[in-house]
Amino acid sequence: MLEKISETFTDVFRSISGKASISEKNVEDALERIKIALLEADVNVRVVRRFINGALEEAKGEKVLRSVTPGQQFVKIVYDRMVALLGDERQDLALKGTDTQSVILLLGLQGSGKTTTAAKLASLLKKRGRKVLLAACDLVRPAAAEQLAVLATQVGVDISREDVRDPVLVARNALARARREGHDLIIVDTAGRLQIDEPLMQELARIRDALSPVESLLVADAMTGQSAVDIAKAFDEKIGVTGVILTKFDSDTRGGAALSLKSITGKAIKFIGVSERIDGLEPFYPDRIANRILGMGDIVSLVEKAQEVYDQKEAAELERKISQETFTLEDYLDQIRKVKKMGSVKSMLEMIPGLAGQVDEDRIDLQEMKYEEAILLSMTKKERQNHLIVGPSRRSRIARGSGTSVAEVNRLLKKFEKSRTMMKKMVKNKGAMAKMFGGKP
Ligand SMILES: Nc1nc2c(ncn2[C@@H]2O[C@H](COP(=O)(O)OP(=O)(O)OP(=O)(O)O)[C@@H](O)[C@H]2O)c(=O)[nH]1
Ligand SMILES: [Mg+2]
Repeated sequence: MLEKISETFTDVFRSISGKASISEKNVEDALERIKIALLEADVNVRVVRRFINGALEEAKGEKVLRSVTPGQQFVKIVYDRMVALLGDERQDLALKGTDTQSVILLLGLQGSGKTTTAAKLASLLKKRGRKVLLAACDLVRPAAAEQLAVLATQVGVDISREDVRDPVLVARNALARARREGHDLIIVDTAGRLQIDEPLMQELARIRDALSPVESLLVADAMTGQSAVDIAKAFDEKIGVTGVILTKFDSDTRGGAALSLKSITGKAIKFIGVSERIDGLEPFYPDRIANRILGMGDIVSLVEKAQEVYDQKEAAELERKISQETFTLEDYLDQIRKVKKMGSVKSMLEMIPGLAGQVDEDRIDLQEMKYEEAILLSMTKKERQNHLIVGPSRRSRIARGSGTSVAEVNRLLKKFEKSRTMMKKMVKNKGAMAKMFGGKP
């Protein structure tokens, strides 16, 4: 998602930051290209106009054009405005303490991802130490409660479901149960409709009144484009929306909805759904998404994600090895095992600068990693520590031992050398970016 805009930004920035001095005309041309890219990405027209006019005014000022680094000043202006557009600060959930019950109500049209998101949120908040109860208040679709129940088991949280007709009753009973059994968080899955309609709104209003949620989150499908904005407005008027979760952010839609939502509705995007998996929910950080859109990659997210698996010391050690080219197959094996633990390889790789949109999903399947792991395990430690000694006869022994072919062993070795180069670039890049933004990210 957002790859197209990202391409334009990268291109514009490259051409403008290469110039020793820039003119008003350069600024105008650059912003004209950005304007077209934003409009093509389906960003709301009013939002685009405000963005471009603001940037134009600021960038044409003396301070920018006469500065020593006009190109970088310009990039900074656009970056800051993009962060502001996306909502400035990260807005987290406003939950109460664990000594009482907080209720999160999920709202949204049919198929927007409410049920999936309920489970993802449960998983994420369980990790933050919450005792979660899921409430199955979608009684419209016959299989809805069952879907939620399956997910609840997967996450390992409790679920309240009842064979009744009134979702408000389920909601009330869930709250009573939570008080009894000590759940401090109730996540309520509700029914969706194809269109926003009155009965749906009334039902939601009654559930809201019964539970007084601390968060009423609109679950909106990023693929719906501009209408996501209208949907947000409608739900806000009737129910009162406290934030948005934008699902299917991993799809290859143009992304304009994400860029317009905050600015038009005033509702912060709190999370984004990035895969169908239970762990496919990420906090929404305006500055990181801005980095990603502007083609700078999302180094911070990447580092943070990796930190769940690595500890600091390990990471520093890895960085040293990569930059000094002492990274061996032994380390590679270690990486494969960690990536497997981290889950989605694609979502991780997409965050690396310059790789957004270039990751060929088919080429990084977990199946291949399994083969690679087998090949690596068929090598001796000495071979893993120095891949240069792995000549033809060793290769055929390794292929036999791992149940693969010599061609596959060759491919792995080639790939290893290539990724060594890539990772080295990545580590270097990080420093360059930090400099560009005065230590940020
Ligand atoms: N790729 C991707 N798929 C998602 C994401 N979130 C949800 N989905 C998929 O979208 C489809 C609909 O999700 P549900 O959670 O059933 O949607 P819902 O809003 O509960 O639907 P109804 O209950 O019918 O109103 C499912 O196939 C999900 O796997 C996401 O972030 N990324
Ligand atoms: Mg559902």
